[in-house]
Amino acid sequence: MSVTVVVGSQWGDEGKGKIVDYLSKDSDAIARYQGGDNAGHTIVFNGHKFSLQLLPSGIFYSDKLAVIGNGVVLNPKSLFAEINYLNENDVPTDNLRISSRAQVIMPYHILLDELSEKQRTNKIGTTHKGIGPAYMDKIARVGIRVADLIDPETFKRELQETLRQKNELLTKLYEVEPLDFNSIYNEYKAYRERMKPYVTDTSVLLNDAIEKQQNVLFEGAQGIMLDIDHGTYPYVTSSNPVAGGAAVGAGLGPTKVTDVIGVCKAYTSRVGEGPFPTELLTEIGDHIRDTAHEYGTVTKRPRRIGWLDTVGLRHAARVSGLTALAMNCVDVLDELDVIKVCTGYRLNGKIIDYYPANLDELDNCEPVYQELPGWNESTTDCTTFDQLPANAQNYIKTVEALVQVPIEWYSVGPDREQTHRR
Ligand code: 2SA
Ligand code: MG
Repeated sequence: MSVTVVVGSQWGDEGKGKIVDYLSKDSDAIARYQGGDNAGHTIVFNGHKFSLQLLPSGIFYSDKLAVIGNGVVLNPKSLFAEINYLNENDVPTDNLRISSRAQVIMPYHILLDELSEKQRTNKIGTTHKGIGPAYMDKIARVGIRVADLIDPETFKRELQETLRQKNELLTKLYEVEPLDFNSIYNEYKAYRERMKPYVTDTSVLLNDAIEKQQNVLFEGAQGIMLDIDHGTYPYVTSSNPVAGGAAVGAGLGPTKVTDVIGVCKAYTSRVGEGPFPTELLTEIGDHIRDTAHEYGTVTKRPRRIGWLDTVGLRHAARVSGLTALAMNCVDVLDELDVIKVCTGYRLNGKIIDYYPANLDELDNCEPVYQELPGWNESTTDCTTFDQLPANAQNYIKTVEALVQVPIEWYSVGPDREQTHRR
């Protein structure tokens, strides 16, 4: 029996999907616990490449539960677009379960995401999916939950009340046209009927599965450095990707979690604004971006690239209690002569080993690097750790020694067959 949380241990896009895919085969339930359709994962199923933003990857296994937990902000339009897309491609979705406590993303959240970004001086570079505004409403206790949406009277009452406030904001502060109650109401009324069969208390389902000694897998979205509490605030997302988020966002006790796997790449990438101490604004950065096709799957933005940062990984290990690491994209470094790993930061002449909360301090941090020899040969066909070139093995061993967490998985290419357990 295992209850495993897979988390991104950098700024998202670490390739969590590969590890989730690998572990899904042995899981009975796969659940998402935070974020919404700002996530993105690509899964190959029956020879077809599927791109999902909201649904858990467990959806492809009809005999396993695929759960959207209470901690998720759910955009019904995206939900049904994904369900239609899967059904049209012969993937049934009857195994989907949606928490009655999940928050619903409304059209005003998406509009406000865009408008508030425009107005800020310190732009976050959000995905414009309405994620932040939806979580704001949740915390302000004016959010509409799935349970509220599927009850006609409650939905009408809550929408009337909330829309009145939002229209005030839209017209007075942002000076744009108000939104029309009837058009939102009618659009969401259609979602209501379609959503009902999937809705349940998913916390009960997941705890029952654990009780029955089944394997449960939690699929984190984004990454620890984008966590609202533990990331590079304010350049973060509005949820808790850290492992503890799974307990809150799926409704189980933290004592139930048995394993936490942190996924990283052999280097670092980041989309959107915010601090990035090991960022590479050089040809090596361009080489990595081109080799690895580092462009966002949601927004297509080119990703910023940098060396692997073990200060960040130790931070991730600490705040999420990582029991193992999975290192993706080892092959992306195949052609480099020298590879650098950040081992610490120099701040005002002192070496520090923590991630400063103060962004000015973080800006002044100068990464301290350990230089390692590259391996200059292809790793893509290596199927065991022993087959990796000695310098690639050395790189992996050096990182795990620096982070003090075993690297149990590594990948040498995008295909399912290129992810290996050590
Ligand atoms: P938002 O829209 O409010 O969540 O944006 C806030 C910041 O968070 C960043 N962000 C992301 N960065 C990387 N990956 C993300 N999602 C997918 C993932 C990406 C994908 O989980 O792997 O595969 O396309 C993600 N979501 C949000 C965003 O750039 C802002 O900096
Ligand atoms: Mg991704």
